Amino acid sequence: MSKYITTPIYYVNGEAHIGHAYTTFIADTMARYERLKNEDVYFLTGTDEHGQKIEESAKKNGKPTQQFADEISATFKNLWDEFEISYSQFIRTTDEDHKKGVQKAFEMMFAKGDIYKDFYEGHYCVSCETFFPETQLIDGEFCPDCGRSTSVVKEESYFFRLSKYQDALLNHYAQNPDFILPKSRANEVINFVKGGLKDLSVTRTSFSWGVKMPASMNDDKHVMYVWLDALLNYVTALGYGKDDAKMNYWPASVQFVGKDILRFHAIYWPAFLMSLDLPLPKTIGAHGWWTRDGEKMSKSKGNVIAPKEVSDAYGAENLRYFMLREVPFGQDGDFSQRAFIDRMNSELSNDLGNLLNRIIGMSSKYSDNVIDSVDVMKYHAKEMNDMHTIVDSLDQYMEAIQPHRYLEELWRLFAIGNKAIEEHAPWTKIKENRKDEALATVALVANVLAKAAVMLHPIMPKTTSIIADALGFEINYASYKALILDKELLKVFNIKNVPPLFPRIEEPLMPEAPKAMPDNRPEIAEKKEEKLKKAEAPKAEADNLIEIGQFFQTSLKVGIVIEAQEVPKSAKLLKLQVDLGEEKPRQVVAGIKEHYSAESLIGSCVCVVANLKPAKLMGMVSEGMLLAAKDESGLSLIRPEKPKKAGTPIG
Ligand code: ME8
Repeated sequence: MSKYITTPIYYVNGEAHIGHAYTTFIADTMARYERLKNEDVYFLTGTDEHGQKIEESAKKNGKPTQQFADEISATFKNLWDEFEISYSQFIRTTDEDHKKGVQKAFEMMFAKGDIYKDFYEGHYCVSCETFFPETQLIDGEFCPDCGRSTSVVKEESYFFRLSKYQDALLNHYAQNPDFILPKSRANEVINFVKGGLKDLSVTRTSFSWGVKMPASMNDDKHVMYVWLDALLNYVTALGYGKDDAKMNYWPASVQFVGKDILRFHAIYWPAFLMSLDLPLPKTIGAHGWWTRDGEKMSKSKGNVIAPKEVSDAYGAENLRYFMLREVPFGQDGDFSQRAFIDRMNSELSNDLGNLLNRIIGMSSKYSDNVIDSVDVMKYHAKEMNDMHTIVDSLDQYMEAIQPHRYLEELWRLFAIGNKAIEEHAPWTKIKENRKDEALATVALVANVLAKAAVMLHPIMPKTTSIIADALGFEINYASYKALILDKELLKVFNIKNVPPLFPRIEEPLMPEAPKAMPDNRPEIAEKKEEKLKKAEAPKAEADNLIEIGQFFQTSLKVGIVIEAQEVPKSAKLLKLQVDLGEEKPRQVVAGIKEHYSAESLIGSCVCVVANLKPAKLMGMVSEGMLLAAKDESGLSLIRPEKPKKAGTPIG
């Protein structure tokens, strides 16, 4: 059976960071894993190059849009090449074949009656390339996804009858429990669809950097909506709309996406496919979000990590290992050098690297480098059995897209090897003239390492090839079949000396992240946090523990409200002057108008986050944020139980 695996296609408005690398690493791991099993794999990645956002980025950089797209697209491709990502094709949405495929799909949808022309008036977020209904905006203006300002756009548009597919989608989710993995993410999609699907505007007239309408539509004012264009890459890459040359790979076995774009892939994309009478992908695998040292990465904070920076410092495959091992697939993860170094030292260097070096050392001393498995079953049947039980269990974790579990289990093999050496202490057996036993333990460990290397190959292809070479074999389907499927032992061989593969690291090798400031729009940060919490409701607090030092980075103070006014034309905002015991009162713009009248606040104590970067809300500077608790019954401000002086620290 063939396997088709995809990454999202990345926007060319900026260079790759470790979030992009993570998606790509997982997809590459899966592709390599399937190839190891002798599957016929097609692995697609590429860049998403149309839309207003790219047009604007090019302008900001003073470059023609196509040239800008060419340059950034090349940085992605070069990076993946440097990381030896084993893609079969790198698609660009500016490829002529892709554009033709999109036009063809548009014609098909139109012919089917799924596309009609109307007017669209809505709030558009350029950054997310998405319209939002007013009810979803924060304070009637800001994007609920990224917090940026939206603008009102009214334009003639073609619409896709998304509403028509609501029931079919719900039915598909119900019938195919593996359509969205991890399953914990399915509910947010199902609820969204149950909430009612509106038809989707799929063309734009407000800019021109997009796939043109098909000539048959005779309407060249419009260009395609970037998400219609982008999603179709997954089939145009296979020749859809041209020669269908590789359409035998469709439907995809797994399409990897970040949770930010799950909605597009689990709702719009299957609806488009239904309209085109194409089967739906088997699984959309949605992973969580990476932060750096607990902070969201963003260009403005200057704390984005380039994958190359990490790989130059620590090695590309070590980065792959860390990212896949550190985070349960689907959950958010944090990149910190401390955590990285800890895993490298304890798991890669101690558990794996030392084990190899120990048997290299012993073989050279005891057996002239010759390792022979002849007596392994005689002395180590139990270990062999335990090892094969673990090896047999691994496939289920990769199939369920749980690389962290896969690696966790795989590491139990090294525990077997290390324990056998400790317990059987070959050096004493040699002294006691029980050389056969000593050599059987060394050979057991060689077999542990060989089988582990085969199974670790999809995650660390080069490192495991070095290990295999030291153990006298090559990793390919034949050795997978022999060592893993048929549970064979290594044939007699001469072990090669290799320098330590994972030297211990004592100190961070990269500069630390600049201390990032919190989201610079307090009201938005607060609302976004609320939304996020709702979306990820069951996530245990324990997953989000912070250090006390992180807590104390927030300066909380008692303030006394000395002036309060309603903000004209805002349903939610009050403008306050708050005394924090400083030279001048602070102006704080707070979204509490629905819960407190301006007069009622004057003279009262409030708790203020005092070290937020000032931000502008409806044109007014806000220099702090009030603490409040909100539930179904409303919002109440958090205040000291007894009045306290202005500026009293809280903590
Ligand atoms: O959304 N943590 O492209 P994009 C984890 N062009 N993953 C992250 C991440 C982070 N901090 N930041 C980005 C687009 N990603 C569209 C996709 S597909 C038809 C069109 C990863 O450049 C994650 O996989 O914004 C996310 O989905 C992808 O990069 C988005 O990349």
